[in-house]
Amino acid sequence: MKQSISRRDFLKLAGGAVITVAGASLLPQFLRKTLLPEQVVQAANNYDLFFAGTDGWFYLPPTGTASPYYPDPLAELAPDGTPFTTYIFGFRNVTQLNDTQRINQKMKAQHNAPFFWLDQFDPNNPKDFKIQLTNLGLALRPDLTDSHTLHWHGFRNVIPFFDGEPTGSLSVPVGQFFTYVYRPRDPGTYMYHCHVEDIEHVTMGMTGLVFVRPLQNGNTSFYPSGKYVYNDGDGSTGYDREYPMFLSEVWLEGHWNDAHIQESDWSLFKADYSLLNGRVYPDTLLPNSPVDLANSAHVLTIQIDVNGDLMTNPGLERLQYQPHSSLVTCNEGERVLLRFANLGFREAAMTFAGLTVRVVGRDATPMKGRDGTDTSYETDTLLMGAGESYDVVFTAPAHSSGTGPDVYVLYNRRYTQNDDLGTQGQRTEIRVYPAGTLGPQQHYNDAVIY
Ligand SMILES: [Cu+2]
Repeated sequence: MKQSISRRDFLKLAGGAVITVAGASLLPQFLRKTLLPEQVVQAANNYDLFFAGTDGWFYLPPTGTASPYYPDPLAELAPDGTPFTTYIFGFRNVTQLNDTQRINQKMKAQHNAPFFWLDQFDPNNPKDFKIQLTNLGLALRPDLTDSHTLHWHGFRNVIPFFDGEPTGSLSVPVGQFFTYVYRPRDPGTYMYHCHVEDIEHVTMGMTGLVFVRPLQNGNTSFYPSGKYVYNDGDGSTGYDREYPMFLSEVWLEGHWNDAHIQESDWSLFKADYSLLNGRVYPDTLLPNSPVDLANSAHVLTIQIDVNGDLMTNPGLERLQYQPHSSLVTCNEGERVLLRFANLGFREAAMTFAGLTVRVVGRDATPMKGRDGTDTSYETDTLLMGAGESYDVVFTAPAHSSGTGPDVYVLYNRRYTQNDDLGTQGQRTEIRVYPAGTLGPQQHYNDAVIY
């Protein structure tokens, strides 16, 4: 494609306030208010990630409290006999799938949505980040012809076009495709979710995390790993290992109603389950589904079978559509980053039993005042409102327990989110090993289990 002006020149011209699409020739077109058809067509096969929205089933454990909405008998009829319990909506990463495999993923949503990451926009090497989204439709509810969108909560979009809020931007109808273009200028931890009927679509499972990695990454002069949460200039946000901690909730009646063609009054939302990374303790301690590292450039890609469906660990078929572990493992002395976000409706009090952590970022903003004042703080209990994200770093204490790891419990101390006396809910473990036990982390959430 011949360009009569470089993109950098173009940005100067436009005051930096324009998002470009797919490297298309821009100068004559940029005065227009709409995307030209050829630009849309070019963007269609030029993306970093490709996600699909659909419905499906997943697994929640029984609780001490009987519910008429659990388990859903429709789920028990899942063709392969896997004892799923609950209807969901969700996103799937279909970047590696061919057309047939992708279409096969209708009714195979996952909970939470894939966690993905991208690099901060570099003015010296300008590159936008593009995610194509398609809508496979809802297999169990063909009457519900809802569109889907990608909305990055708290992301500073220059224009609303790619915001994903459906009354102010585009949404993706069933069978259609749209490529979102992002120019991420602010590193940190964001939530993303579908913004169509958002109480319903979010709590049904269409939500996850996105991390923007800082330009400072790769510079080992501040911290030996060269990995940072922010462009701190001093290594204060450097870390060796990284784990997302995504808090969400399930109200069984809402899920049942969607499965059984009933309307929900979502103002009656009352969570039955509190989830960490899409699972309920003790499933939070179980490993990730098998990872396809070669295809994990921007997202933790789960291995697929010949039909494009998610692979599972042997014996953990019930967690097929909940691929994310919450287990944290590290060597003593290492710095560990936990990226917390809460898209439940209730405040959380995530407590580190026996550990002190430092809050270095909040809502994708470093804990620094305008004059550079350090506003980070230490705590053993992270209080998080709904819709908030926090970046938390701790240094693993010296290993002291002889054989096996030292175990520190990380749990929500609000009893309503850690039901049945702490035997379920938002709870996981931090396991600290002697120095040199674990090799370097291959990807976020890479918890090696010995
Ligand atoms: Cu949606």
